[in-house]
Amino acid sequence: MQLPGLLAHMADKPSIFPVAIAHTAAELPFLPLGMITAYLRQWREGSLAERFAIEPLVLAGVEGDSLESVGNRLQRGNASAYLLSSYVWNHALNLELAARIKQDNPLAIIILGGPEVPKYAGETEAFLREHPFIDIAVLGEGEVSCAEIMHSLSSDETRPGDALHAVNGIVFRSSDGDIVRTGERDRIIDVNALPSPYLSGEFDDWFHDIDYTVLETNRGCPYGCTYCDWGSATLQKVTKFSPERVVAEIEYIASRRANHIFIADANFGMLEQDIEIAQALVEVRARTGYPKRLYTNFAKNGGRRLMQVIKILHEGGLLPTGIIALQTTDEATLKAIKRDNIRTSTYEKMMEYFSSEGIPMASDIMIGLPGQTVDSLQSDLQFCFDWKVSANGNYTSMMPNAPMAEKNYREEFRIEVDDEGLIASTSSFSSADLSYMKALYLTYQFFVRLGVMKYYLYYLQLEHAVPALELLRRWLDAVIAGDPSVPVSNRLYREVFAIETRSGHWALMSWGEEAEFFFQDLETFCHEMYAFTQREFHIALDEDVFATLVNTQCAVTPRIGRTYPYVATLPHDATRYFQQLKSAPSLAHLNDNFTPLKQFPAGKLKIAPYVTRKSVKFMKLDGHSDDWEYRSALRFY
Ligand code: B12
Ligand code: SF4
Repeated sequence: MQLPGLLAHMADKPSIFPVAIAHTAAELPFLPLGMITAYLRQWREGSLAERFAIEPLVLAGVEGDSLESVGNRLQRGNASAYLLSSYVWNHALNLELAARIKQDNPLAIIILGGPEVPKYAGETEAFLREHPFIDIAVLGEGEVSCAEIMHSLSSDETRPGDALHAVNGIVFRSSDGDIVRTGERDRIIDVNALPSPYLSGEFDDWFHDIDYTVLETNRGCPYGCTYCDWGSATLQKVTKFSPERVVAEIEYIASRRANHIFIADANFGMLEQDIEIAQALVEVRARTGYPKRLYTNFAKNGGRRLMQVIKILHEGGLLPTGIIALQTTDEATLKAIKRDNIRTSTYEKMMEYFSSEGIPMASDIMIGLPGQTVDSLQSDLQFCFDWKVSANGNYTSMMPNAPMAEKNYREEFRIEVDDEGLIASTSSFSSADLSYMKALYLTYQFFVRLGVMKYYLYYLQLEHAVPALELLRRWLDAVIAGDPSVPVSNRLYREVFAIETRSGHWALMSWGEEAEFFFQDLETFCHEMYAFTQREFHIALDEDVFATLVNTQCAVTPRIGRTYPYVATLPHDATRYFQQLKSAPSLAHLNDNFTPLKQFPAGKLKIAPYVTRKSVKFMKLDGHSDDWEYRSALRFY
């Protein structure tokens, strides 16, 4: 196949088609493609734009948009270059689309970039061999590489094939069929020299009233966690976009009413300029109503700036919870994943701060890391419980360009990967252990995060020294064994948890009408759970105390047919009781003045305003919000 130089021999001006394809609108990779086409347009005073028709971004794949119809929207029969952007969530679609384009138009040149393109020596070559319809794989940052590729493709001064050898950071198929890897591509230092696709009008035709958009304020990450795509040394330098540019982008995004904004940084809140950016976000939101909510990865250093940034965003309504990217507290695991430079004590400092500001907290916890065990996951969840942090579990995937994907590392930790690219086992846990860990996390998610037994569990730990995760683990063991003394639990586990039907990348709970038996009669489950606790931990509760806990749990949990406002009568005022915990950073901070529940007089708990439910169906869509438990004066996260 003759590739380089080919486009130069076409009579018409050949086209460059950037195609963003994904299953959902929220996953469309329009930002990277927009960064690239905006750069191509202005490269060397528009010299590429003179030689190519740089087409507007094609958005594809969403809402039943078939590959066939995408193909029809792309030019055929002419030599065109197609830019495709691959992430773990749309890679398969890109491959299918690329194969189809090539089949329809053998002269097409397919250029694939993005983090899902394997970059390690030997692996990109194998990838191109396996996918003969991909012509050029771009490794790392794409703007400059892509401009140079296009320049070399349009050059007719050299023999086909020669010019691409001079473009660093790519792997391509040469004219004699060899697969060629070129030299390393340097990181782009002056990222401000890259035009903003928002501000240069790249998205103007379609960017309005969208749900979800992405914004970069810097690139790179100084840490090197082995499971992460950013863990490689080349990405450790942080390059910054100017705050003026970022603020102008925020204005653009808000003026076009984008609901949610994802700041693509690895450590938002690490730099001084992030304070200015956070202030601008809040100010623009107050003025325009947009964006409504912000998502990002926050800095891990626990510094002053981070605290300030989170406070600004929380008070400005953009961030419901402070997010702590804990992942694990286990020393052996932190060492294995080379994250031991981020100290757990730093997180503790952050949590004390958030608590003093009254900001609820959530944290990411990884499931399936090398070095992890069932016990260490239990400790991590217990740690989050103790610090009143809502733990958001994520299964660990093997990203092709993470240090964890390197052969030696994989061998050292005996890492096995399943069909979906998720870690299946390592030297520290078997696949059976992993299934158990997933079940333990779902158990925690159901009873603590979603609030189903949260107040009962906090009370037991506070007053009877029953560690919440120990109780949950024993409960899990009992239902796995089918213990006949817990019939409601057994049914809940088999029919609602239905572990064997849950697959995929997300550790998120959902259920349908099959859960009705459980939620419509939560009282029966509470009694069963109490009997189980008595048996396992030999404790007894005062009748009124138990009634308070049952009424509390039933009040905060949705139930079909209940009208609101709903007022629960409590023999002891649970709201005032848990206020003690609400105002302390962690359980360990509660001092001798702590007053037991039974010393509180009777109280009421009001739940309002909610609409009367006709169904108990639930789907948790977002890892960082806990949206099953009703909000009330009682709730502390
Ligand atoms: C925003 C984001 C999301 C958004 C995506 C929204 C969207 N519409 O794109 C959402 C929330 C959906 C998301 C979810 C997840 N994400 Co995410 N996400 C990101 C994030 C923070 C920004 C991506 C981005 O747009 N960056 C800005 C662009 C400009 O930079 P870039 O991606 O580096 O692109 C450059 C190059 O790759 C290259 N390039 C890219 N495309 C192309 C195309 C061509 C033709 C060329 C030449 C070059 C090129 O040039 C670009 C410019 O220099 C990245 C981290 C990061 N900052 O990169 C993680 C990241 C992409 N996510 C990652 C992961 C793992 C996930 C999850 C699986 C996490 C999880 N377990 O929850 C989920 C998966 C979702 C799913 N449905 O399965 C990994 C992906 C690894 C991979 N191999 O794909 C990343 C890299 C984070 C990491 N820590 O490693 N994510
Ligand atoms: S996990 Fe976070 S801190 Fe670690 S390398 Fe990736 S982005 Fe950086």
